[in-house]
Amino acid sequence: MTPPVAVTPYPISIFENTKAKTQSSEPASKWTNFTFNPIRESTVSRAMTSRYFEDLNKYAESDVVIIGAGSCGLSAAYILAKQRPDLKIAIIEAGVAPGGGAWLGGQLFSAMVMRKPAEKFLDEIEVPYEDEGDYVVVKHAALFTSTLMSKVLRFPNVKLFNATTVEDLITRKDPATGEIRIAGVVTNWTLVSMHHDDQSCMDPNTINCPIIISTTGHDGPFGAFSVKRLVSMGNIERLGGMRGLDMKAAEDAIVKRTREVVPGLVVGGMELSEIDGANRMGPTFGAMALSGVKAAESVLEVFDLRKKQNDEE
Ligand code: AHZ
Repeated sequence: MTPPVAVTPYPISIFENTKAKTQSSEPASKWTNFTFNPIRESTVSRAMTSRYFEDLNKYAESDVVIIGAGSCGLSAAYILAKQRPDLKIAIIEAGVAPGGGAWLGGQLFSAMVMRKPAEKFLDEIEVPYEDEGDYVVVKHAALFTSTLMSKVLRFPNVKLFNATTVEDLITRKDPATGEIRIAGVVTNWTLVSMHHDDQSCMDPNTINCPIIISTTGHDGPFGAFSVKRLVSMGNIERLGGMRGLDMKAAEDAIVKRTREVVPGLVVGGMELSEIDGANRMGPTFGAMALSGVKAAESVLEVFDLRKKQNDEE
């Protein structure tokens, strides 16, 4: 027999302050004399702008920049922020709403499928799932994404700049070898980035950092941004181009090949499929979480070297 479900009495009392008095014949309720604490509009404005501009100032020199807050970028941010609380991590997300394509499963369905062993990441972030043997199912993709995002945003060493687009990369040429190293990102408000064709003189802002993780996905208005830019600046000859759907081949390939593609730039998630000519996997998300884990590890492997190069400039 199903055990009885405990029912919380309505209304749920979150305020102890129930000293309501009323002149009318209506019975007093705790809402009768309810009022918020006072505020002036400029106080609200300053509460927001002072913090935002303080963050812009603080993160103008970051330790790691993550481009794209989809399932891969957020997973990378979680691992990095947890393992290295000493690192300043800026996440730049073009959309107003972070999360990329991870708010739904395939074809706009709710459930999110992850093949094992990606359930270990779900255990780590405490997202419940149904175990189906070789794979697990989270009842709603939004449960995964909102839980992961809430954990990432709580880390004191992480700042999310959303509605902000990376529209170029900062580069440095090694005088001895001629090799190009990626040394930061060029940013702009996304709405400005979208209007470079019809407005002039809208120069960008910059963030310097020794290493970047690019996880811009494969589609959308700015998809595969960093790897496309590597081609146009001649760092790599051409893109492999994403191949057709093959879940089994695609997920292993994306995780295994997540790496530092050129000095200072680690690429993960579906952006990798564009550079490597890997298959797509469609609506299964284990590779995105584990590519994020591997991207974080790839950063930590080279961080000291890249930081030294960055500091020597
Ligand atoms: O808004 C983009 C999205 O949130 C953001 N982004 C893209 N270009 C950017 C730029 N500056 C700042 N230039 C940018 N942000 O990057 C995020 C990418 O998220 P995503 O969910 O598209 O990519 P992902 O690689 O994390 O996950 C891919 C999910 C897919 S697609 C797919 C298939 O079609 O086969 N399968 C999976 C699992």
